[in-house]
Amino acid sequence: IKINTVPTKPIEGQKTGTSGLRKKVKVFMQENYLANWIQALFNSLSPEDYKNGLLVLGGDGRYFNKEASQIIIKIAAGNGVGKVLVGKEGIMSTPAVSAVIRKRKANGGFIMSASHNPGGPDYDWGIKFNYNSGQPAPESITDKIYGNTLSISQIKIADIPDIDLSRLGVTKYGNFIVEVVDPVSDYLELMEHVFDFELIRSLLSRPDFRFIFDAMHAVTGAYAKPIFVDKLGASLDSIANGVPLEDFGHGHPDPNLTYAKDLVNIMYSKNGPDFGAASDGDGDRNMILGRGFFVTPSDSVAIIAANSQGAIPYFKNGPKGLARSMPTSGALDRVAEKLNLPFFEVPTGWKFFGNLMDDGKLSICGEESFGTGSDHIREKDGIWAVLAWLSIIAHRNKDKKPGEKLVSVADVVKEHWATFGRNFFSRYDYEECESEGANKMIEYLRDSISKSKQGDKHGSYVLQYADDFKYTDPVDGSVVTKQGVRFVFTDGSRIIFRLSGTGSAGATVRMYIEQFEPDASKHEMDAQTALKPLIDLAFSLSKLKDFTGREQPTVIT
Ligand code: VG1
Ligand code: CO
Repeated sequence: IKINTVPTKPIEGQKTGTSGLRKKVKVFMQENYLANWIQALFNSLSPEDYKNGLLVLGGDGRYFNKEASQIIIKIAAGNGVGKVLVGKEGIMSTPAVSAVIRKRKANGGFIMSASHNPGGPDYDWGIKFNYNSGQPAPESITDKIYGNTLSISQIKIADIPDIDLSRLGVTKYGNFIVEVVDPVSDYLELMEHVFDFELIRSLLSRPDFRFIFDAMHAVTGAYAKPIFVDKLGASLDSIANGVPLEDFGHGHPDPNLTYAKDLVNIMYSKNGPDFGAASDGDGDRNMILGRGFFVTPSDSVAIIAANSQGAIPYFKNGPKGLARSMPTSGALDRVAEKLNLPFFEVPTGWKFFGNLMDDGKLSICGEESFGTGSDHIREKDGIWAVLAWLSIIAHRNKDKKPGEKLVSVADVVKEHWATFGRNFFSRYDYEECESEGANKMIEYLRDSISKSKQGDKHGSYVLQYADDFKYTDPVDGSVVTKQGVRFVFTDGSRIIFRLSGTGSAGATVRMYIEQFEPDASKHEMDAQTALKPLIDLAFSLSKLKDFTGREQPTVIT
């Protein structure tokens, strides 16, 4: 094939955040913007990582993915990649890309998604590179890519026609091959290996159990029917918003109490379904609801871990270890302690779990941001989390006769609290603040932690320590710093502040609040009420309202 060398100039600002490069679509549509980044990526890899190799390509179906697919395929061919395996119509969820990379022993893959950020001509687009065990590229690589975007001078692009992504099959151009694949089949096969589908089917086909899954017009729309309906016997009308759309039906595909309001209303209505779940733009997040009951993501991962061994065949020998991101509540810590399992606390972002998994130290992990997963792949996995919860509920009810009262989602959570205590948790997001004020607030907090000392009294709270989270990877020894300012008190309560690394405009401030409550008589309290004193303390410690000018958060979870 003929390869054209196109001259280009560096473009500012192509620095990867928590999870890939995310910008407004209009930014990505500028001449060579995406092409520069893709070429800079190839310039950052060693040739044996891609020459004549296999790369996977998929995305969440958002606006610009189709054009982007063609650009990525042609630059891959231009740089000597042997084969690109791409999902039909460019669609493949983030967890499915990770699964396909692993199953097909690919060198890596590209994910075209801005995850839970809205899509469409005026909204967001994103690109992320994953490595050969299916995990997001580490910072050592993403920093190199950024460096190369600042010095790039040419793009190597193959002179081949656009690939027809609507038809399954193989196309060859010289030594270069493109294969368009069904985005569901490899992933589904893996799910059937991890879970007992018969057990889940027995629950979903009960007349006294009603299930609803909201795909939010995002990528899991392509997965929900083949998995929940065709394989597991759920009724067709249990799938809401099940068609992936380029603009997610004008929605904000973020499965939380604010943006998945329709599902929340259904679950809190009189005679609502017994189980509700939703997933985000690229299918890696999940929200789990019972009737009139919300499971916080921090509790969810703890409960999955505590119940995994009996209910999920993949964990029949018990999980190897547990981990959570730093701001995630300590509910999981208590499970690890009780089950006597290795436990790790890593910075925000899934890329930090991969090394621990590759090293056999970690099986189940999660983040407070609606991310839950395991070492079956190297990304968080929304549908996996739903299947894990269905397995737990099915396992608890497998001997229940028709008409007998079933153990509900709320029952499982409340039992867990009674055994382990409850970690009240809440996150306040202040989206798209002025960067200047947000940065100044973080500087102010860094300054105040340097002046804080053990024993400092803040009302009834006594400071244990205050720091800016630093993480040393126990496997490769790499160190990351400045991962979040935290105030930890002697009773285990925590106040944490960090700036988002996934936004595409301004600065998003995240404030995380946690307090442990061993007393079961207080477990039914509303989290906002229980946490009120600590939330007030967080405002006064940070002067958040002064620095950001915001009275109210945009989202509370
Ligand atoms: C957010 C979450 C983080 C998550 C990341 C990617 O990052 O807080 O826990 O891993 O999004 O999720 P940040 O830097 O904005 O706080 V997703 O679903 O975009 O891949
Ligand atoms: Co996502």
